Amino acid sequence: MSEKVIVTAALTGAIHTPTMSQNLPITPDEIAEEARRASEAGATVVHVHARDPETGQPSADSNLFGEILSKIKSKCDAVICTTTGGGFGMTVEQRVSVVKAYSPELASLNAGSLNFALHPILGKIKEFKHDWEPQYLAMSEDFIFPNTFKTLREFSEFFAVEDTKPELEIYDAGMLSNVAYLIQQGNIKKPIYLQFVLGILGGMQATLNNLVFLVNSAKEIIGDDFVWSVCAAGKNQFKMCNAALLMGGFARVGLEDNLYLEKGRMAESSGEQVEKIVRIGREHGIEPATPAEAREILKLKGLEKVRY
Ligand code: KMH
Ligand code: ZN
Repeated sequence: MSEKVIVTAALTGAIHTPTMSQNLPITPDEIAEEARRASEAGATVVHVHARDPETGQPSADSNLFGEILSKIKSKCDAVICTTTGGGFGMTVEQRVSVVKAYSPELASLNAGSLNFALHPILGKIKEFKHDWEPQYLAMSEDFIFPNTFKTLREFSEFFAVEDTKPELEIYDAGMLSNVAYLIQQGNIKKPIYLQFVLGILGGMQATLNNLVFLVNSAKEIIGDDFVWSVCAAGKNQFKMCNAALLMGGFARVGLEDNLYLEKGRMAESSGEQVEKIVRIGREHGIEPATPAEAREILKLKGLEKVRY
């Protein structure tokens, strides 16, 4: 008997910088090609950020997003989940603009604030390709990723107008209470979709105990009416995704979260990481859901209702 799970490929993100891997997709063409590759490998959903094509810096440019979304749509049928986390230093308005402009089926909604810290990576890199990279990493030491209750309410309202399903990013246990509050206020509707984001300095670390605790806490605080996925920064990506599959959850891989395929071997693409987690899942009789099945599982509005 096979079970169907949503496998997400987070293609580029806003954490890693071009110096860290030559395989990080930067331009709309590269990001769309990565989406195609990930989809071919079995990814159900692709999670996208935009980057400045010249410098690789995370970007909130609406035209760039438009180009990325339409190029992905023309190359594969994976469900697209746009970021509203954006990149460090972007305003809340900039972050949500992709939802207002393109009305995606699914988008991230970061469920609370944290000191999203990447500065320890600075010490590991001697020479950077671009000046913005060390500055970006250094500023994160003092950066609170702002997702206040006002922001959460406003984001939820914009999502509701567009009928965009929120993928609620949970970095810490308290954020589950924030989600419960949003449900109670009628800002978001069950069934909800949680993405546990583990291993970020400033949030909960990627351990099995933490994952079990979060899933149990979610049941306690929210009830049974949710589906969940996990992603983990760096070397814990596959361990946590494997655990999630065994626990009845979904899995997110991709170069946004981890640049490696295994110890000492960099991933050539997010697609390679998708292949690996799909292979691990199949060993347990677990199959990736198709985009059509994901639309059923997540109750998405459908591709005909997006504006890209
Ligand atoms: N860019 C990070 C600050 C998301 O896509 O919503 C958070 C992030 C999550 O990447
Ligand atoms: Zn992201």
